[in-house]
Amino acid sequence: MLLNTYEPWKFAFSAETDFDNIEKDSYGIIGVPFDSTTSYHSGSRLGPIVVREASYGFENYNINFKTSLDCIFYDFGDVNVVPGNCEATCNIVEDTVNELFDLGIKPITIGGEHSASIGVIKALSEKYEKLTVVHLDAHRDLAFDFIGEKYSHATVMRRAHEFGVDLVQIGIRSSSIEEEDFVKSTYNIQTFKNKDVHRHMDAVEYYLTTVDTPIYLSIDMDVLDPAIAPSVGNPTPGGLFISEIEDLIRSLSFKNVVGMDVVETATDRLGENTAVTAAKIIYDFLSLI
Ligand SMILES: [Mn+2]
Repeated sequence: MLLNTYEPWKFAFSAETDFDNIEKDSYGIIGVPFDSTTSYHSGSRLGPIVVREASYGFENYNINFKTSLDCIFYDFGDVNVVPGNCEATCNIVEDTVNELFDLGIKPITIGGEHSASIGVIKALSEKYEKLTVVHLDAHRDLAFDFIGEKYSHATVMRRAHEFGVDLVQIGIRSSSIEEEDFVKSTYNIQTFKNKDVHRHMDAVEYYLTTVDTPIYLSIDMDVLDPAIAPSVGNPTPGGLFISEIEDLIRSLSFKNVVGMDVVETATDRLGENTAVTAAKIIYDFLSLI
């Protein structure tokens, strides 16, 4: 009998997780199935499973980049989140990333709401003397608190900034006046709005080549246009196209990317465009390693 099946709880092409023989300096996927602070379209707690499932739609050969996905990477499964408690969940994610770091593993986090990034960035900001967070998002996520909550999908990059990282925000097209004032009051937040990407991609790519610190890449799926990725927590018209994301990923692949996340995929439907696109972004990144 020939059984032809796949393992939808693991990202396609991932290696067997033999903890005694982990390849150092590899990437490792973790899922954070958490969406308790979501304010609009809920469902990103299901992101990790639908994104993994969608990963089986791609070829080993990546024709866009003329590369094959042949790097060793792992899928460690989902962390145990605490539904309803964002701070506790962030702490668990932080502990997980610290453990992975001790194994020599660079995290690739599948969300879940964007708050998943807080724990990851906190852990990594303590490992590296300087860290630049390249943040692809429709929103700045720089609110000091969101309706009184300091740990929220809307405050992620404010917390990250407090950890001492530099920020490069790309694709921005929604922000509060308070967030704009905050950006003006700081020296280390670089902004490329959606139209800067559409019209001056060469300038964005050039800027990225000048970043000389380790980079953490955080991708909120709402950076894409809602026509491409509709199932996100806060869909915002006027977003980026697939080819623009490909160009940014390729530029970043030449840099020292010490971790990344792809968050806010909020759908319960297998094969939904947002899930497929999120899987493609991770697949593209791994193809370029
Ligand atoms: Mn966003």
